[in-house]
Amino acid sequence: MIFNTLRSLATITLIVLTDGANLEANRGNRVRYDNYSVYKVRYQNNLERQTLLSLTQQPHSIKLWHEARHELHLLVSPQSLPEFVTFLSRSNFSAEIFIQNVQKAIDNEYAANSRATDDTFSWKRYNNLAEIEDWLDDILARYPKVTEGFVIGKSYEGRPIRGIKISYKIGNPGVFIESNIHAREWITSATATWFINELLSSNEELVRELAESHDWYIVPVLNVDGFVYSHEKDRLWRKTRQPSAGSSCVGADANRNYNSHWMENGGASADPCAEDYAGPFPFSEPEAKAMAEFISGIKDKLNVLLAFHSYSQLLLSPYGHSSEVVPYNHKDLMQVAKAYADAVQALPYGTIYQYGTSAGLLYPASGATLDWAYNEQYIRISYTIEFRDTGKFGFVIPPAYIIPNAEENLIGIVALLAEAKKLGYLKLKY
Ligand code: 0X9
Ligand code: ZN
Ligand code: ZN
Repeated sequence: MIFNTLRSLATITLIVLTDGANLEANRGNRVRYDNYSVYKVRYQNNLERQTLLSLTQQPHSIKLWHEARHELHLLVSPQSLPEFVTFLSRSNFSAEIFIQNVQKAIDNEYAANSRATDDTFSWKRYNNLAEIEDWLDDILARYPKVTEGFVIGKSYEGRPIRGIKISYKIGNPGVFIESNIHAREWITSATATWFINELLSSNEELVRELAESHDWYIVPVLNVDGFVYSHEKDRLWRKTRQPSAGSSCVGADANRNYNSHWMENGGASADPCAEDYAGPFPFSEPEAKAMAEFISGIKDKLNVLLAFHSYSQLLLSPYGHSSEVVPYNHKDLMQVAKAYADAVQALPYGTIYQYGTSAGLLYPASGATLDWAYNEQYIRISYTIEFRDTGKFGFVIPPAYIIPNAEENLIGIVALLAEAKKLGYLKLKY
C-alpha cells in the first residue's frame, strides 16, 4: 500500500506486518529489532504532528519511539520502510535517519553490559533489578544511621517497589526522586543509584552540603515489572505489565495514569496498544497508585519532586495537560529550571538542557507524576528531567554515558535546590 496524499492518510490503513513473527518470539525469546531504523521527522504545527502520528496508529508498523520539541522520532520496521520513504518523498517533512539498525544498537549495549566475573554492581554498565536491589541492601547495611529502606507498594506482578530515605538530621526540606517509571529509560535508575551513592559517600563539600541539608526519598525503579521485562524480553518496553481487558496489548503508561486532569486534551491515549495509553481509569496501575499513596502520606514533608526520564535533555514543569494556562509560580519554576540548565552547561561536558512547561515545550501529556504532585499534593517545585541524549542513541545510550550524565545531573540538582531555596520554596511546611 502506498501513501498517496496527505489528505487520505487518516483513512489509509498501514500495512500490518506479519508482526509477531518479527517482533515477538525469535532468538533467545527476546524481541528483535533487526533493521528497524529510527527517523527524526520535524513538524511545524499540530496538524503536521497529527499527520505524522497517524502513521503510528496501526500496531507493528511504524511506532512512535519518542517525541521531542517539534520532532517525532519514529521507529520504522524494515517492512514498512519503503512506504515510509515514499511518504516522506511526497511530503514536505524534513527528516533524517537517526539510528540505522536498532538491533545493532541493542547488541552493542548488550556487549558493553557484560559482567566481569567479580562485579555485582557497576555504573560502567546497566544493572538489572536484582542487582539494583542487592546493591540497595548493601547501602542500607553500610549506612544504617542515615538511611532507611521503604516499600511504597507492590507492582502488578507482585514485586515490591522499593525506595531509600536518606536523612542526616531532622528539620530538613524533603526532595522526592522518582525514576524509571518508563521501563526502557535505563539511564534513569543508573543515575539515581549513582546519586544515592554520592549523597552517602562523597567527601566533596558541595555534595555533603546537598546530602545533609535535605531529606531524600528516592525510588530508583518505579516500574519494576516493565524494567525486568525490558531487560529480559523487550529492550524498548515502556509501559507497565498489567494486561488490558479486551485487548492483546499489555500495559499502560504509568506516567499518564495519575488522577490529575486524567485523559484531558489529548494528553494520553485510550488505545491499550498505544505507548501513551492512560489505562482504563485513573490509578488503574498499581505502580502509580502506590506512588500516590506513599506521597500523599508524606506530602507535608515534601518541597520538591523530580521525575527522572530520558531522553531529550529537558526540564519540564507543570502543566502537562494544557499549554494555555501556567501555574501561578511559573516564573519561579522557569528561574529554578534555568539554574539547573546553566549549571549543567557550565561543566566541561557543556551539555545543553532546555526548559519549559511540559505542554508548552513538548506536547500535551496528562496524568503525569509531576502534574499530580503539583496539582493535588501542592508540591510547588516539580519537574520531569529528561536526561541525555538528544537522539543519537536515545533510550539505548551506551553505559559509558552513565557517569557523565549522573555527574552533570548532580551539579544541576545542587543549583536547582539552591535557587528554590533562594525563592523560599524549601521552608518547612508544618
Ligand atoms: O511523555 C512522557 O511521559 C515524558 N517523556 S518520555 O519521553 N520520557 O516518555 C514527558 C512527560 C512530561 N509531561 C508531563 N509532565 N505532563
Ligand atoms: Zn482539568
Ligand atoms: Zn519517560
